[in-house]
Amino acid sequence: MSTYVVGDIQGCFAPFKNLLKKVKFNPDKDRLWSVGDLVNRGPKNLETLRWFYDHRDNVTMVLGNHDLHLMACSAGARRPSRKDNIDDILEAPDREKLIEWLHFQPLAHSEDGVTLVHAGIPPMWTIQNTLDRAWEVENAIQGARCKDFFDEMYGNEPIVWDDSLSGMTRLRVITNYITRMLANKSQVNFAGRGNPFGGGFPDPPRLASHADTFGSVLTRPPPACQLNPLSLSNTVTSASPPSLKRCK
Ligand SMILES: [Mn+2]
Repeated sequence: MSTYVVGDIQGCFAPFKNLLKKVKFNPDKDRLWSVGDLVNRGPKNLETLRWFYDHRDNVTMVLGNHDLHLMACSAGARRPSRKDNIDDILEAPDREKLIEWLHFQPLAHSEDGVTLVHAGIPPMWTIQNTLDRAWEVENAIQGARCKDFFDEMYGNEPIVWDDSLSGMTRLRVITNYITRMLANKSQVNFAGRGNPFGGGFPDPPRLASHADTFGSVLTRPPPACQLNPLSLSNTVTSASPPSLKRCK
């Protein structure tokens, strides 16, 4: 049995399938971890999401900002922008089943000393802090009032964490750190390209293994031009999206 980790697929279904073929992914034995952003920008969003749903017993994923945006659009909290191409999902006959499944995916996952998040973990949080705070957001997304969360999710403020934050403001900061953070020491830069809150085309997906004081963190690394608060010990970059890395 092998576990593979894949970066942002963003609807690039054909390259994703080619990678699975290349590593001879066996859904009967192997597991796939995804850092999220399954959809948006690429040509085959519906096929990508259906593949993950169909292989849900073999998949561990965390939510990315584009996945959250899809759910917000589906819940009526947001309208897709002209840069979004998630209409194939929003108009699909099985949309409800697919998006409901997405609602129950976590923002952070930790197993055997490896932690998976989409964008990053601020250096002042422990892994346990991250899992606890991710759960606060997951709880909101899984609840009957999830639209209230999606209504308040968008925005960059505040950018500095404070334990006393509460309500939707707190949930927004947690979401921004875990799913949109580009670089920080005590602050977060959300002004980068490639997210539905900011616009632009995403950077090519890459994978990294962070070895920090808390253990290993797998996340999409920040662009090379930006400082990373956690020392990158093993960065794997791919020429074209998406990329797969054999984890264990
Ligand atoms: Mn993203």
